[in-house]
Amino acid sequence: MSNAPAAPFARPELLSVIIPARDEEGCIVSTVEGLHATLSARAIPHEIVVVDEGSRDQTWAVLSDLRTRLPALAPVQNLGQHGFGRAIIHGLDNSRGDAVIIFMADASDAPSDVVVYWEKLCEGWDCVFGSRFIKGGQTYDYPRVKLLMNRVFNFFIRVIFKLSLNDTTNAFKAYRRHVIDGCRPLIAPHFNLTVELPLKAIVRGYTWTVVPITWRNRRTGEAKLKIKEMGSRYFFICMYVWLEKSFSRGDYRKPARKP
Ligand SMILES: Nc1nc2c(ncn2[C@@H]2O[C@H](COP(=O)(O)OP(=O)(O)O)[C@@H](O)[C@H]2O)c(=O)[nH]1
Ligand SMILES: [Mg+2]
Repeated sequence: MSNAPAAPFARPELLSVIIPARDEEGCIVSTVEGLHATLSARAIPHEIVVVDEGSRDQTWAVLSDLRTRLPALAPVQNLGQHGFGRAIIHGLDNSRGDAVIIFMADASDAPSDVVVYWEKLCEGWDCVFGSRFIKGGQTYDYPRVKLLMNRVFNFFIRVIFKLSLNDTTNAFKAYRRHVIDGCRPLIAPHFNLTVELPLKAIVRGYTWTVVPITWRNRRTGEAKLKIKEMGSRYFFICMYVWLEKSFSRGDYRKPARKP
């Protein structure tokens, strides 16, 4: 955890939940409806920005239909180059909230954890990171090899960045908009964006806190993360941010608060 937020701070006014989706016709409707129901019940002002790109199934058609019934849904299509990171950047560029949460389409993240993230942002934190591997955190059905790779890579990140956070690689995290803007340009086109964002936010001096979260493996559709393809890309982006931390003399840190 970084230094606590300095008061006074403004509560965020609108939450944008960004959901990347490729070939998720089997689960996207229930994911969006479940999230919307939870956020509405807690009176959290929100929009849900689902970013479809390159889906070969009916994902875009079901989103277009759902939108007519659910005004908080703002689906967009990324017609440019594809990739998980590019989809999230497209969603960030096409959302309005002063707070953003990245959430998965396959219902692996819990809407109740989104509420906790929002409450922490309202306390004044710049970023809220979930961990599945601290007291109170849980995973269901995590594929064994993926879990092993995950723990090895997160350990590597902890060592080179001297971090207490032990679940950096999970995309499901919350940021105030000024953090996202302060981390630009975002350069990771694929799943490696999941580490570019939190590591840059930490290295650039934004405040962050950690809460326990629950994750469950998808029950429909196909997992898209291919560890073999991603290993060197994760390593690249880690070293990129590590070089910034070690040698840039703070040139990219967040601007100092005005007294
Ligand atoms: N728009 C878009 N979404 C993607 C892409 N790859 C994965 N996703 C979405 O990102 C989320 C995480 O992918 P998933 O397959 O569940 O990853 P895994 O569980 O780590 O294997 C899901 O919501 C996917 O639909 C992509 O290339 N473009
Ligand atoms: Mg998944």
